[in-house]
Amino acid sequence: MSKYYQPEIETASPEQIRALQDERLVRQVKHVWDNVPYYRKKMEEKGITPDDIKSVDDLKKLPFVTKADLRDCYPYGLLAKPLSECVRIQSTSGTTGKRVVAFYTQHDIDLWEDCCARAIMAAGGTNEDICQVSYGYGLFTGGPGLNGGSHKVGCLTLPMSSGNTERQIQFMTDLGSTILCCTPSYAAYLAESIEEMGLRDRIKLKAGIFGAEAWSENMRRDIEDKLGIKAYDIYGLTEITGPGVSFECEEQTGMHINEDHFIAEIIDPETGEVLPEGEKGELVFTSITKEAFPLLRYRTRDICILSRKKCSCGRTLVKMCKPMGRSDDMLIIRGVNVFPSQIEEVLLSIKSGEITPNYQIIVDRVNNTDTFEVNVEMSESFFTDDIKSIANIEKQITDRLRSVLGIGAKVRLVNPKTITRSEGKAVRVIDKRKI
Ligand code: DLL
Repeated sequence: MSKYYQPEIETASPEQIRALQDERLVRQVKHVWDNVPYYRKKMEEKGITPDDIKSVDDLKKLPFVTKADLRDCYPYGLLAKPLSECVRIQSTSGTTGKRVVAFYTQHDIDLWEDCCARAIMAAGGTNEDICQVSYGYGLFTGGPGLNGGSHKVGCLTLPMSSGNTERQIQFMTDLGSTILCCTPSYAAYLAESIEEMGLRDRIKLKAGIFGAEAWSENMRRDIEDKLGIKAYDIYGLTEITGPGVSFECEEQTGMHINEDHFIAEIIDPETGEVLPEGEKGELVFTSITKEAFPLLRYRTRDICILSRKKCSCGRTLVKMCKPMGRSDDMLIIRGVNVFPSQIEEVLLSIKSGEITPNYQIIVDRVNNTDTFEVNVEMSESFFTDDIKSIANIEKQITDRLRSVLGIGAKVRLVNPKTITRSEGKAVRVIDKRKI
C-alpha cells in the first residue's frame, strides 16, 4: 500500500494546489454570500462583494471571523445549507469559553474522513492495521473523525472511546492493536498503566496519533520510549472540521495542512496584518470545501509558524509547527506572560527520575498579588519522606522555572498518583482568579 491516501493532492505541485484553492475560494465566497445573511452583512460593512474575490491573493480583503461571531450566531446563524441537508452536529469540548456547534453535510463528513485517512496513512497505517480509537466519541470530534479515517484506510477499527483504562489495555493486548489514537496526556496515562501492569511485552503498537492539546517534544520521546512506538501529532478544531486539519508525517517536524480544503494564514494577533512565511503569529483558516458550516478567515487563537521547506516524505502541503500555545491559554501572572507548555518543557527536562510529567498549575490572587503554584508528582521510585531530598528537587525546578519564565513559582512535590489523570484533554491549569 502507498504511504499516501490521496497522492495526487498530497504530492501535487504548489501551483496545482494554488489553482485549486483559487477556484474553490471564489466558489465558497459566493456560497456564503448567497446563503448566510450574517456573512453578507459583514462583507457589505467592509464594502466588498464576491466579485472582489478572484483568487487567494484577495483573501486579505475578507473580514475575520472570531469566536465572538460564533457566539452571536449560536446555534444556526452561520449555517449555509438547509437543515434538511445536514446530517451531523459536533461540538467543542468546552474547555475555553462557550460551546461551539458545527454542522456537516454528508459531503463534509466524507472530506473530513479523507483528511483523517491521510493522517493515519502518514503514520504508516494500512489495511493490515488494528486501529484503537481512544479519543472521546460523541460531540467531541476526536473519536468520530479518526474512526471515519480508519475505516477509509481499511484498518480494523476499535471504537473504544476514552476512559476505562483497564479495558483499553485488555483490548490492546488481546486484539493486538497496532495504532493508538488518543490525546497525548491519555497516551501517557495508558503508558504508565501498562508499565505498572507489567504488560509492556504484550503490546503490539507501532504508532500513535496524538493531538487535541499541546504536547512537547520531550513528552513525545517519553511516550515513544514507554510504548515502543513512533508518535505522530495531529491538529484540528471543531470550527474548521475536527482532527485532520493537519497531520504529521515520518519526518516529525511539523504538520502538513490539508491545503486543498483549508487555506492557512498567519497574522499579527494585535493588528490583523498578514505575516510572511516563517514568522510567528496567529493561525487563521478558511475552509474552502465545507458546505454546511464554511468559515472564512477564522481566527484560531493558536500561535504558530508555517513553513514551505521541502519535506523528505514527498508531501508538498505546507507545514505548521506544533502550536506554541493559544493566545487565550496564556496566563498573565504578575504581569508576565506564561504558557503552560513552558512549564511542561521544564518539568520534562528534568530527567533524573524523581518526578513524573503529571503536574498542575494553580494561580490565585491574594492581597492584590498573584500567587503561582506548581504541583508536581514524585515518581514511585523516588517517593520519600526525606525532606531534604524533596526540598532539593523543588529548588531545582523553581530555579529552572525562574530562568525560563522570569518569575518565581512555589513548587511542591506531591505524592504519586495524587494528580487526577485525564482521559481526554488534560486540565493543567486552575486559575482561581476567574472562579
Ligand atoms: O481538539 C480536534 C482534535 C481532535 C484534534 C483529536 C486532534 C485530535 P477542539 O476541541 O475544537 O478540537 O479544540 C481545538 O485544540 O484550537 C488547539 O488549541 C488545540 N489543539 C488541537 N490539536 C492540537 C495539537 C479538537 N496537535 C483546539 N497540538 C485547537 C496543540 C492542539 N494543540
